[in-house]
Amino acid sequence: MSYIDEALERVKAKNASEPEFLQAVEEVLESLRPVIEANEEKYRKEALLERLTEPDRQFKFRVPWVDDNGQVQVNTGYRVQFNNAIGPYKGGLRLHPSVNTGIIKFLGFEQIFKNSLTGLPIGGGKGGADFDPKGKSDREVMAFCQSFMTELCKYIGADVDVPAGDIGTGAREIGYMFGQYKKIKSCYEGVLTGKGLSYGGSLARTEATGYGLLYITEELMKCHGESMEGKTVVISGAGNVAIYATQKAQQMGAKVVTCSDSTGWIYDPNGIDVALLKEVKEVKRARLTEYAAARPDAEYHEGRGVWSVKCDIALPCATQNELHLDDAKLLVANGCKAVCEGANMPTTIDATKYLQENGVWFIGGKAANAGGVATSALEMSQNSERLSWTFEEVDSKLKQIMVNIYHNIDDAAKRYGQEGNYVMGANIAGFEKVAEAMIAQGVV
Ligand code: NDP
Ligand code: 2IT
Repeated sequence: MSYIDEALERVKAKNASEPEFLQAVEEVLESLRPVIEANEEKYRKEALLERLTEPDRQFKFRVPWVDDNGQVQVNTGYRVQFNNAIGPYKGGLRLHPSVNTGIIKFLGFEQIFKNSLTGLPIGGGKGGADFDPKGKSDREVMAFCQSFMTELCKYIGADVDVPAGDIGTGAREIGYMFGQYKKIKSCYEGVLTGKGLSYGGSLARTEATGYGLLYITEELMKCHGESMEGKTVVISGAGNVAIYATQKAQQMGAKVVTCSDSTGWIYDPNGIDVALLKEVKEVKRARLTEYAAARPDAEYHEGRGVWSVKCDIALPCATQNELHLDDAKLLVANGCKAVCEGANMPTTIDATKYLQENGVWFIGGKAANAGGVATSALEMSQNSERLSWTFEEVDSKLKQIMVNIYHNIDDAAKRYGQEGNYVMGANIAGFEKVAEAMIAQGVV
């Protein structure tokens, strides 16, 4: 049996109850086949794939906090430190009721390759809790964040592990967590990214994931003789990534006609009103029905459905496994040219294959949404030198990083005779650097 198949079987047997983690591992290992086969004996002897798929360590802990009625609530917190071969562990904290070990492991595993692709010195990690910030008062969110950090602070540090935002964790939550870290450790250091601008945050970090997604999409279009100008774009989600992807797409002259949240979706034929969307989601933390109420021509639909809208470009920006095979078929039938993932693993494996086989240019999240973590690494640099760069400086570095990622993944795919397979290109380019660093550092 080939080394890849052996390793895959072992991972499946060991992690049978973690479907998202298995999905992420399978996608990566399958696409690494040509690289592993070329170094079969060396990698087998090194147990490289076993080491890569087993986290360095993982923490799971109780998070007790008191709600506004005086009732004690208990959540489960997680931090998975997956791989620090090329830099300190780096990755977001997800606060969502669906969080469990398998979800955090899939995100942490993908983060290894994504962070490597940025070209910056950051390893892979992820964390979070099954806490739902929706409907909670600011005081309740603060109580949760403080309790969460009371435990998490034992395992992180500016040169050890640097968490950031993800679903449910935005500027408010990062602020409360940073305050608690500082209080307990008596140490003012860049231990989190995505901080507020008044206490060490970086300009353009808020916008970075969405903007970066559009910079790589624009480069993809340009390299195929196309531009963003006049294109119709469908976007899912209505959070941090979706909002700033919509804004940048519009600045590039495209028309974004959809957004969605966990209960429904909007079709706005005149183009999404970003200021209104920000007001509804960032300020009021309300449902999309409020958006529709303020825009007479916009339609609100319950459930899922953005992929049924005719478009040139589709950008999934909500959550994992939100674009299924049936959706891929609709996109192809409607003439969609490109799909680039703003979210982590939003497209199922069969949907990805269908899109690729039907000529859709597909860039997976490890490359397409790397702008967020790349700008987090730029925030770490600014914190280390105790300086703040201008918006323009950070934004131009972000753009250059995204353009470089596009060309690196394109070149890696071509090197293995798979031109246009950006999924394979991203996995190979991300893997090569990490594998070299792991082998150089010995069996640790
Ligand atoms: P937010 O919490 O800001 O927004 C998430 C959006 O997705 C919301 O509109 C939310 O709807 C929707 N959503 C969340 N879970 C589900 C679900 N189970 N079903 C349907 N809709 C859902 O998160 P972000 O925008 O930061 O993150 C979005 C995606 O991008 C995630 O996959 C994240 O891992 C990824 N990502 C984020 C980065 C960042 O810098 N923030 C960087 C790279 C990737 P509702 O409002 O109803 O909750
Ligand atoms: O998935 C991701 O890359 C993030 N949520 C951002 C991580 C970070 O450390 O900025």
